Amino acid sequence: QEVRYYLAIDIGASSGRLILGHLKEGRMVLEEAYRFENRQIRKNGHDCWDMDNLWQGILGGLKACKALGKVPTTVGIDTWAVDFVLLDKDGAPVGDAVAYRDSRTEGADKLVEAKISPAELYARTGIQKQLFNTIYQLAALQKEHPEQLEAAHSLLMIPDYFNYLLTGVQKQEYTNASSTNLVNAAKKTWDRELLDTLGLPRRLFGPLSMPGTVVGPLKEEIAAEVGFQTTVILPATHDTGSAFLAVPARDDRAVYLSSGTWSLLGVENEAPITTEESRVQNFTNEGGAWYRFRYLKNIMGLWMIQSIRRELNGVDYVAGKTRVAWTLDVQAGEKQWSFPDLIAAAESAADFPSVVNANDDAFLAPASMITAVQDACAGSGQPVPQTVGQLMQCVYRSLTLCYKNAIAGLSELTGKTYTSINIVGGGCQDNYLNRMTAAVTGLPVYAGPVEGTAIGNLTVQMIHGGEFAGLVTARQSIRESFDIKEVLPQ
Ligand code: ADP
Ligand code: LRH
Repeated sequence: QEVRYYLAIDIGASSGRLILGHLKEGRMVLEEAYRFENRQIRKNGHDCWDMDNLWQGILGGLKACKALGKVPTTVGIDTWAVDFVLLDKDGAPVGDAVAYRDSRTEGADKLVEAKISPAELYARTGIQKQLFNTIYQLAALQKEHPEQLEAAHSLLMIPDYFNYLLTGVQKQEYTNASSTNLVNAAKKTWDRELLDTLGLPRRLFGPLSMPGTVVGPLKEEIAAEVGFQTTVILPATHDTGSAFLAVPARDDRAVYLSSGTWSLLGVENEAPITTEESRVQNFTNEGGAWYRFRYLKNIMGLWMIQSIRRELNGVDYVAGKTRVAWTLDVQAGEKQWSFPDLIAAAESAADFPSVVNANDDAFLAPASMITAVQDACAGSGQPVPQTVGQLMQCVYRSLTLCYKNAIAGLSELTGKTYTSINIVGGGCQDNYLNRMTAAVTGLPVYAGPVEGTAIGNLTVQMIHGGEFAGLVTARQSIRESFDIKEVLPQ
């Protein structure tokens, strides 16, 4: 019997990967067809995504599948959330794909609050306040470039936009739409009253499509270029939505942690929790496939480590920001640090005690992450990291403390006791982080699979393709298909 391949195109803030999946005797088998770096570029005074580079990555990956002789039956794209492209009446982009860490949203929350209170906004949408949410990006655009909104006829989130480039079909997918802060949590569609209150043109917001929906076949010229025809379908196009689908939890007492550029820590719920306590603790209710809600907290995550690494290696990590001089026991570019090098450095400074509030806005897009961490230590009267090891130790302690606090908050808000943590994503390869997470939270950690997001993406495609009856059997297969590492608290 001929093998049926499916392709997940999973693009995170730090890298994109095209992962082929198929089933062999009921088990999911993965193969990485292609990988490329993702980075921000400076354009028209803003930090933007390098959309041409991403598009070339997608095409390059499709060609790689052809070269491998593994033509996928269907293809699905997921990316990070909240960012979007506006299209004019002819379907051409209006303005740039500004990246969510760009400073245009500074003060945009005040513009929104002048129109709707934070309490009402949360009660309607259930989405945590993050200054980079689409709602605030659009408020910034209303102020800076109202002409762009006037010219726009549709708004496509990043995956929706690439689906459009591939197929010529414009669809707005539900899970990623929920990250805009403009979808009504109860009604599960755009909150039209909210759009009116904010003065956002209704024409930008069409019907929402659920994961599992067919977008369409490749455009003829794309099929000719990559060498095959296939069908694009919608996974949970928000990467975290795909990641949570793939979590091999043992029971309903497990906390999920999607560990990549962000650490997304939470659980799945049948219904949104939009109480005032939940808002104050800034837990979010993101829409998921089959209308499961991801109740979670964003924690600054491995972005801190990525940023420190880039600086140590002498690479500017945010385009357009002036490089800041910092003082540590090494010079910028003196050696090239890998993630394992940084882990070893942290371990060598195991007793360095300082912790910072990793979720402070100071770490969202600082000109220098190294000095941002040092300044936070100095500002709180703690020892200031002087070596790479001390700096890394401080980051590890700070992140894991956030994990612990988030789990405590989750317990309080859901009234449940949690007994284990499942970690998926690139970060679950970091055994030091896994060990410290287990030690600090006092809970056993189950690490893996690494490519959780791609697996979640493939899962929806495979269910659509009739390989699994539904999510329960798909998750059973995921549990049996991948090695999960158990890390017990000491
Ligand atoms: P995203 O999807 O947000 O781009 P990933 O899920 O790919 O992020 O995770 C990237 C992170 O994984 C890196 O920032 C790094 O901290 C961690 N990581 C990747 N490879 C390793 C490794 N070999 N050892 C330890 N950590 C790693
Ligand atoms: C993770 C993620 C997260 C969002 C952020 C913008 O990649 O999608 O769920 O909050 O990026």
